[in-house]
This record gives sequence, structure tokens and C-alpha cells, in this order.
Amino acid sequence: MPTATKLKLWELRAEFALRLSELYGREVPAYNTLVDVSREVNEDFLKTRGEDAERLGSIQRVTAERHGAIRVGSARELSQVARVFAGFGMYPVGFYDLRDASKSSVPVVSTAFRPIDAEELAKNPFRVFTSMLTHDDRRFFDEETENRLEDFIGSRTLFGPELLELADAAAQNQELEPQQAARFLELATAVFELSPEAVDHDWYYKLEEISAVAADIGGVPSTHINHLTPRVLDIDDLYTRMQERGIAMIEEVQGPPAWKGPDVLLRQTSFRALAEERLFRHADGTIRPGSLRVRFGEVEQRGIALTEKGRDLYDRMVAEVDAWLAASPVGTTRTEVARQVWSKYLPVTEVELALQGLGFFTYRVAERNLAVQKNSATLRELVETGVLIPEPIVYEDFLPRSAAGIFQSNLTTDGSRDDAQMGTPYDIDRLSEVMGTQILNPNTLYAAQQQASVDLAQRELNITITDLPA
Ligand code: OOG
Ligand code: NI
Repeated sequence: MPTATKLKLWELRAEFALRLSELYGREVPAYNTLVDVSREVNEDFLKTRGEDAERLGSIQRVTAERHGAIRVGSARELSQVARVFAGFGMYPVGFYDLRDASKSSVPVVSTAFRPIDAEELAKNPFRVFTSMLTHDDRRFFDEETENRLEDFIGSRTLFGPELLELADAAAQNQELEPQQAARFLELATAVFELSPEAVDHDWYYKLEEISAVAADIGGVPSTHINHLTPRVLDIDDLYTRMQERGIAMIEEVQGPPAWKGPDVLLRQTSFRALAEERLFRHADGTIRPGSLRVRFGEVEQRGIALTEKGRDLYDRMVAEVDAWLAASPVGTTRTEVARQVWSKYLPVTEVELALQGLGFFTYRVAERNLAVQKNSATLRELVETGVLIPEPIVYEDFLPRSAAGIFQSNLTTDGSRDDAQMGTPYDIDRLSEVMGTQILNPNTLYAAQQQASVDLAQRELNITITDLPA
């Protein structure tokens, strides 16, 4: 970390990611193995693919790239964590309702804090999937439990005033003096360290009967990193190498299958971390050690961001895979089926993904001289004659179904829920209101980036580009 000059938000963010990574590696050593294997996978991929390997991000970016997952208990805690992340140049993007995306009891709604500009993402893309407990959702919590949760969470302080003030100062000035930066990083990292404080045994296990996620959030006096996820360029290779090292992975890679066409969206897989020792305070007043198994290791491979049209197609393909799989003989794997469904519907080339308006791309002018002697040309004609080169925009967000799958595959119990009760309604606007910061729509960000490149190309070529995908 440079010490003589002021630190920009991206420098603070990169250092924050690094410190959390060191912290998590101390707490969950299997994470270090995952990071080592990820590095091997990426180095080998780069060797075999050369420049092509960096189409979805430079190797520097990908090597440093992590996402974290944290969980908070209330609107107050969510709005405070939003202030902390703003101090690192990370803003809420996307809304995920995991309550309905899962059979098990996962009473949370979520967003992800991340940089939003292409340059900031390229410098350091650290993002944190952040979930808030819906303690007032009657499907999970009766009135008494709701009130107790509210009291318990309301009486703890995760983010102290000094941390919040430093975060606000960073956000306001877009940089911090070295001394303030050091303090900000120290305080922000400490929030996510596993606390040695004893856990109220009966309260924790009462909540766990309803939902292990609720116990992890509202049953303990502080918060912690739930997982920290490195990015790999070949997740199938990683999966095999981890198994060879004797680490039991979940059954499958979540998200799109490996197939011959372009990688889209996000593929993820995970393993269950070992039991961790924690202290419990029992009803008779004694404090004794026990163990919890709530944290895990996750890894991901990122692909091309899909447009709304592309995402609709993706959702239909997922539904078709489900239907097909349900009607298939026992032993058929999701991947086998998915690969066939993908080949049936999705173009096998990046160019077609772009020209059919299924994926987000930026367009770079390659051949100024070729520029047609007219005042307008279609996007297809410009791409097919080599005037414009489509370059994929990487997907920077999450998938609700994979997120639910990740939550679920790492729970020991399903918990309990009563679907006859009314749930608390949440959507992107309601959660924004509760947090006090507008959550951005990821599609708006990708579309603006694509459009800006088209606008620039039009100016450079001095023509109007027509037939842009809707
Ligand atoms: C978050 C689960 C979601 C992902 O990568 O989809 C997630 C959690 O377990 O708190 O991190
Ligand atoms: Ni994750």
C-alpha cells in the first residue's frame, strides 16, 4: 500500500479485498488452497489460450478478483454497510429475492455492492453479495420471534461512528489521506472478523430450527464473511483439481453448462468448509466450546453479460432443462441435458450473440479506411466487413438461482416455513427505500456501456449505425 500520497477509492478497494482475503485465509485455511489452485488453473489457461484468455478481463484483474458474501440483520445495518462500501467505490446493483428462489428456508433479500464504471472495474472489481434478514416475514418468524430478533439485532453495533465517518469522508472526497486510509481499512476489515464472543446457545438453536441462515445472522452478536470467492478462467478444470486434492465439492457446477459456444453469465461451484469452534453460553450460565459449520469455499467463472432478451432466453432454457431432466431416466445429469438445450437455442459464436441482441458488447472501430462511403450502415454490415469489432462485456453480477443453490447446498437442515402466511413484499424499490440508497439496475449499466461505444464509433466513422439490436 503506498503511504506518502492520498489513496483513491480503487486503491482502498483493492487493499480492502486483500485484507479480507488474508483474514479469511487465516480463518478458513481451505480458502488458501482454493486460491492456490485457482492461480494454477488461470496460469495454465493463459499458457494454452494466449491472448484469447484475457477477452473477459486482464489476467491481473482476474487474479486479484474476489467476491465476498455477508449477511446483515436489519435495514439500519444495511444502510450502514452501504455507507462503508461507498467509501470503497462500491454501490448497490441488482435485487435478489432468495426467499422464493429456494425450497429451504432462506429468509433474506439481497443486493451486490460493486464498482459501476468500466475503468473502476478494470482496476479492481471487488464486489460483495449482501443479504438482509427479513425478520418481519411471517412465513418464517412468528410475532414473538420477530420481536426478539428486532431487539437482539437492534442492540448490537456492527459499524461504529468512527468507521462510518471515515467512509463518508472517502466517499465525499473520492480519496483519503494515508493515515485516515490506514484507519479506515483497519476498522472496516475488523467488522468482518469472526468474533470470539460467546453465542447464546438456546437462542442460536431456536433460530436454526427455523433457518440456519437466520441463526447465522440473528443468533450471533457480530457479523463475519460468509465466503470469499476467487475467479477462474476454467471452472471445470478447477473442479477436477480440487477433487484430486481430496476436497469434496458440491455435486455440480451451478449456472450454464460447459459447451462449445461462448460462456455467458456466471458459473459457480463450492465446497463445505470444516466445522469451526465457537464458544456457547448455556442456559445454566456456563460457557463451553461447540462447533458450527456455516462457512464455505466458492469459486466462479464469469462469462458475457446477457441483454434482457438474452436473459429471457436463458430463463426459458433453464426451464426446459428442468422439464427435460424430470422426464429423463435416472442417472441423467443436468449438464448433459443443458448442453443439448444450449446447442439448440444459443448461437455458437460471439458475433451472433452480439448481432442477435442476446449479449452485451462494446464495438471498437478497427478499419477506419474501409468506412463505407455512405452516411449510414447497419451494425451487421459493419461487423461482417471488419469495420467494427464486437468485444464482450463481462457479467459483473449474480444469479438468483445459483445463489439459492449455494445457500441451500451448504445448509445442514432445511428449516421450516409456513407458506400459508403472507410474505413481506420486497422489490428493488422497496429495498432501496429501506436502505436509503437507490439500487441500480445492472441492465441499465451494461446497456449504457454498449451505447457509449456505438456513439463513439458513429463519431469516428462519421456515419449513422442502424439496425442496432433493441
Ligand atoms: C450468499 C449466497 C450468494 C453467490 O455467489 O451467488 C452468493 C450467501 O451465502 O450469503 O454469494
Ligand atoms: Ni458467492
